[in-house]
Amino acid sequence: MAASSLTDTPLETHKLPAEFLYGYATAAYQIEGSPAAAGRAPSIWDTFTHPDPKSGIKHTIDGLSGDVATDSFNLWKDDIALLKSYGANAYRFSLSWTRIIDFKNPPGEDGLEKINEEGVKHYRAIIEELVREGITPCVTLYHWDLPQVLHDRYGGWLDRKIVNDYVHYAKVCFNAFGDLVKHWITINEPWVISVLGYGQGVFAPGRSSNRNKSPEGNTSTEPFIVGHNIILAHAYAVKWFRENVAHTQGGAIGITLDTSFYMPYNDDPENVRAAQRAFASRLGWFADPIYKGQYPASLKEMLGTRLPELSPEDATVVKGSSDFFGLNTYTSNLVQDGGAEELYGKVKTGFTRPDGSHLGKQAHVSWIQIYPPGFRQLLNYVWKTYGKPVYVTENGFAAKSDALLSLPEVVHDADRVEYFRGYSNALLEAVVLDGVPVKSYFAWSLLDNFEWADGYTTRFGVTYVEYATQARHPKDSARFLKQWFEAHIAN
Ligand code: PNW
Repeated sequence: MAASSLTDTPLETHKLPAEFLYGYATAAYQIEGSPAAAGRAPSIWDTFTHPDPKSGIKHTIDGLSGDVATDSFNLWKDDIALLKSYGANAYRFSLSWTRIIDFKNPPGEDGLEKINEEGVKHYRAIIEELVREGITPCVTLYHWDLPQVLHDRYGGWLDRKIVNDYVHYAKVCFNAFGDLVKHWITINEPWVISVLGYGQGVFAPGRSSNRNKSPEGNTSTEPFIVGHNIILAHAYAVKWFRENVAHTQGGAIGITLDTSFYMPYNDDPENVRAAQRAFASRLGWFADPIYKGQYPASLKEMLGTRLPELSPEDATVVKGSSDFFGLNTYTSNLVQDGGAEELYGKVKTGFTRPDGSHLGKQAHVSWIQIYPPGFRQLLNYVWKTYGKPVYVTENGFAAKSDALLSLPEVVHDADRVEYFRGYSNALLEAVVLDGVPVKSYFAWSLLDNFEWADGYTTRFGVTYVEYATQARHPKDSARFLKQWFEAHIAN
C-alpha cells in the first residue's frame, strides 16, 4: 500500500479510469408497476404481496405491493432523463421474466413458453433510448421475480428443472438485446433469494425452514437446494452465452453477490474464525463454487449431506462462470462466535464495539450503519480472494430523514450524503492506493421505490418520489454523486 489515505497527496491526482461506469440501479418489480401490461403474467412477488385477505396475513409493512411502484413502466423516459441529469454514464436495471416470456399461454411441446413480443418491444425501446443518450445499459436478468407458473409447476428454484427454463429466458434476452447490451448480470443476490425467501420466509415465496426443522433442530435443506439450482442456472446460461453470443456480439457476463464486510469483534481466535465463517456463509457459499469450483469446506462441514454435491460435470461449468465479480454491499458487521442459525454460519453480528461505541451512523433500516473503511477493505478482500475485476452493482443508504420529513425538507438528505461521501472516497482509495480493479459503481437507488417487505416505508432513492402524484424530486445526494463522479473520472 503506497499511502494509507488519499489526503497524503493532492486529490486531483487521483482519478478513476475514463471508462469507469457510474450510475444507478433499480429492479423491475420495485419500479415498474403495471403488472398486467404488455402481456405480463404474475411472479411470486405478485402472489406474495397479495395474500388471501381472509387470512389477515400481510407480507409487507404497509400491506402494499409493486402494483403501482414508481410507475416506471410508463414513466421510463422520465427515469432516463433523470439519469442524464445526474451525469450517469450507466444504468443497471432488471427485466421482468414474465413480461418477456409468455406465461399466459401454455408451454409448447418442448415444455417451454414462447416469447412475448410485446414485452421484448417494451425493453427494446428503453435500451435504445439509453444507448442514444450515451448511457451504458447493464441488464440484470433475474431480480427475484420468478414466474408464478414455474413455482406452481415444479417448485421453481427448488427443482433443477428451473435451469432449463432460466436458460431459455436468458437466450431470448441475449438474442433480443445482445447487439446493444454488453454488460449482463445473470442473477441478483442468491443469498437473499435462498435465505430470505426459503429460510426466513420474509421474502417471496415466503417459505420458512423454521417451520420445517430437521430432527437435529437444524434449519431445513431448502435454502441450500435453492442456492444450488441458482448457481447451476447462472452457470448454464453463461455457458450458452459464451458458446453462442460472446464471439459475435461480445460483452461481459457475471453474477451479483451480496455481502457485508465481516470483522472479528475482537482478536479472540474464536471470533476471528467466526468472521471467516460469516464470509463463507454469506459469500463463499456462491463465490467459491463460481470462482474456485467448490463449496467452502466450512459449509460442507456444518451442513453435511444437506449441502447438495457439485458433480464433477457441473463443477466444470460452474467454475469460472463469471467474467467479473458483481458486488452489492451496504455495510460492515462485527462478528462473534455463537448463535444457532446455520444460515448465518452460527455467528452473532452487530455494530457495537467492545468499548460500546458504534461503527457509524444508523440507517432507517436496522441492518445498515455507515462504515466506509469496511467498503475499502471488502473491495480488497474480494479482489484478493477471487481475483476478478469488481463491478459494484449496488451500494446505498436509507436515511431516517426520508421517513420523517416531508417536502421540501426531505430532499436535504444529509445522512445519505455522508454515506456516499465516505463510500465514494473508500472506493477511490481501493482503486488508486490499493490497486483493486473496480469497474463500476451503481448507487442504490435511482428512485425511492418498492422496498420489498418494507413496502414503501423505506426509501433508498437519490430521488424523492411523491407516490400520490409520481412527482420526482432530486435529493442532495444526487447532486453530491454527480459532482463527485464528474471530479473523479478521468477524461
Ligand atoms: C438489495 N439484508 O437487497 C436488493 O438487491 C435491492 O433490491 C434492495 O432494494 C436493496 O438491497 C436495499 O435493501 C437486500 O437484509 C435486502 O442484508 C436485504 C439485505 C441485503 C440486500
